[in-house]
Amino acid sequence: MKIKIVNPNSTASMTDKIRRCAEALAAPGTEIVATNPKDSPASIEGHTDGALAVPGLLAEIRKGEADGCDGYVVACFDDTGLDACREVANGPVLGICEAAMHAASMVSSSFSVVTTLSRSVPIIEDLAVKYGMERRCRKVRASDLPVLALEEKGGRAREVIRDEILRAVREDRCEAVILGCAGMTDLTAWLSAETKIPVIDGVAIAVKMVEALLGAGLKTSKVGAYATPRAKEKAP
Ligand code: 5HY
Repeated sequence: MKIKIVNPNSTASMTDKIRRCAEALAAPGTEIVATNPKDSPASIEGHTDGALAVPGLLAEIRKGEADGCDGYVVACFDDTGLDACREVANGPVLGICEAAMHAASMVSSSFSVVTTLSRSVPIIEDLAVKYGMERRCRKVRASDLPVLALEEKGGRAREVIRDEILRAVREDRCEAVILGCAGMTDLTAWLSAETKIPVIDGVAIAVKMVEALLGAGLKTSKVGAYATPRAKEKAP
């Protein structure tokens, strides 16, 4: 099977990191393809960045359909453009937020999320409600790290995230923590060892869930919300 991961921001180093982490746990026989649009924002921090990223994201999904990809992961924790991608794709399309929240609810009775800037917090809180997770999600926390701080070599990003996770365990009574940015995907094992609780990376979980859905013969339903878009001409 061929799974295409699309990082909706245009930071190629993050896309490459995501690809490496996904390849490390993909099953034998699963081919991982990872791409990003060339002209979307370098990072997605809030609604405007997210909206600007959607055209390039959809173009990558369309290319995947032409290239015979079997399933997709939208590798941005805002689950940017996820519903539109499901209209365009035939195979399963998972967002890393939705996948991580469902995984967390299967290994714990409650979880918190540690994301980047505080402006992302209400977006993720809305997703928890959309996914029916408001009872399980104790809190969405900001580390106050800009997304691209996660790309800086020699920075203190992982220590900052670790300390926020420890605060979450102490203050939120959460039993697991979700990493609220695709750019954190390479920190999972270290953070879990440091904090002694399940630390969940949506990239990893989404790849394994797409494998599971495809293995069970499931594709996106085309009889309603995710029906293929009707052909439209641009108005003259
Ligand atoms: C992400 N932004 O996963 C989100 C995280 C965030 O460029 N990749 C981004 O801060 O909303």
